[in-house]
Amino acid sequence: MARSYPPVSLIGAPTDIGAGHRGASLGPEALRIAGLAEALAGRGVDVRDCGNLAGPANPWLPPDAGYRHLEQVVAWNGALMEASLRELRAGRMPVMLGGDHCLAIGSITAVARHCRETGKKLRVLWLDAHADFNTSEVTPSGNVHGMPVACLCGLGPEALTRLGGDAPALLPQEIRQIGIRSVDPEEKRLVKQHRLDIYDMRYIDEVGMKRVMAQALDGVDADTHLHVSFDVDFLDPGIAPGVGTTVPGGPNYREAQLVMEMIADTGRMGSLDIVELNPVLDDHNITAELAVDLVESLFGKSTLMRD
Ligand code: 5AB
Ligand code: MN
Ligand code: MN
Ligand code: MN
Repeated sequence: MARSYPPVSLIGAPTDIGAGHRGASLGPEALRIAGLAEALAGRGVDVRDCGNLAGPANPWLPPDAGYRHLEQVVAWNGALMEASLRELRAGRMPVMLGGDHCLAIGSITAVARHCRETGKKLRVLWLDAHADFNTSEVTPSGNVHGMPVACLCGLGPEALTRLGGDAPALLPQEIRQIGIRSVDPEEKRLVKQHRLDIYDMRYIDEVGMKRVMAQALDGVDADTHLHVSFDVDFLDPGIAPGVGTTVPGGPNYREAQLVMEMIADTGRMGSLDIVELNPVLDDHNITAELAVDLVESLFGKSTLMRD
């Protein structure tokens, strides 16, 4: 049966302020050129492209007290939080076109606030090669794109942990991380201490993606707002070279499709981040085109035409 989706608002966040390589700032345009809006409209979705947010330039400085560009990271996330919340309150689904993954602090803080306002349960699916649970004390780089999950769970500077007023925005029990295969030594200690629910590649190899996704989606019901944070480096670099931090051994094309199709089957996705796409490192925009292909599956396009 064809499913109807809420109207979608594309929000461009053209910055690489939290990343370790320049170029994720070009992500929104690459996704547009790969035909994201047209693909969703072709699936019958009402799509509005809100254009790009504005924010400070990347000064490309070394870390200061464990963070690179904290002031600029706060400015971008504040702008994104406001824009996402506005679309959520208007009954629309914000789709954030990143930009690097530090932006998930803003998008997910907005979703968490909206869930409090509406009484919905929140479930975040974090599709990534990395756990993004570093703090200023343990980060090997100072890059805030390696810290958003920690910030959302209340570990980080007040300007980020209290972006939406209350801290923490998110409880570790509300998030499921899938595809993880690179966690820094001290970060490992933190994810264990905070009991993050991580489906790493070893587990996916042993158990299979279908069962992994069934477990990650267990408990998602009509009262759940599902937020998908899709870091493109989740995918195997063999199919998705256009990212700053490639890690070998990620999900292949079919496994990634299955992830998206099983999310679509829930009918509960209420917001989405597409982050870490780096067109400077891509090959003829193939990674952006693959991201668009997978997002179509998130909106119910099935290769078996079950719709
Ligand atoms: B991404 C690393 N753990 O903190 C760090 O792409 C990489 O948003 C972070 O997942 C990768 O610098 C951040 C080494
Ligand atoms: Mn990430
Ligand atoms: Mn990553
Ligand atoms: Mn990355």
